[in-house]
Amino acid sequence: MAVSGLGPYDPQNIFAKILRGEIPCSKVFEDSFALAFHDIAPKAPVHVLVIPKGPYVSYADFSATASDAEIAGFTRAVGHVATLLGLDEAGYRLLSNMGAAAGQEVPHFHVHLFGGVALGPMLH
Ligand code: DGP
Repeated sequence: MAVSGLGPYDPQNIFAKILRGEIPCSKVFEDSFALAFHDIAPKAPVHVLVIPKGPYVSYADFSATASDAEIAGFTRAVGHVATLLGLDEAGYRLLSNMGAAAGQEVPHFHVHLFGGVALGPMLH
């Protein structure tokens, strides 16, 4: 699915390489649906990226074309990562940049999880 100028899924994008183990990451969690790892340039004391294992370009692509099992598995993984990081009580922010208008840089769908600080009204 081509959306917002991102084009079709590029298997050479950086997160695809991380999923294949071709480049390292600081892993927080992995299951059959998702991989979570620390952002290389954190914008908060906790800044983790959660990505689905399937080849989805963006939120629009994932939400429209992933199976119900993938969507459920990924969504639960995001919540599990927040719990693992001890953020449930203090709270956290989820964000996904979708396409050119949002400045999405990596064309593999990902959710940013921010926490560990009192977050302002906007971030990222
Ligand atoms: P976005 O603008 O939503 O596409 O954010 C992409 C994020 O990915 C950005 O916060 C920096 C992060 N990032 C880019 N390259 C790497 C990498 O090689 N490793 C890790 N851990 N994070 C990366």
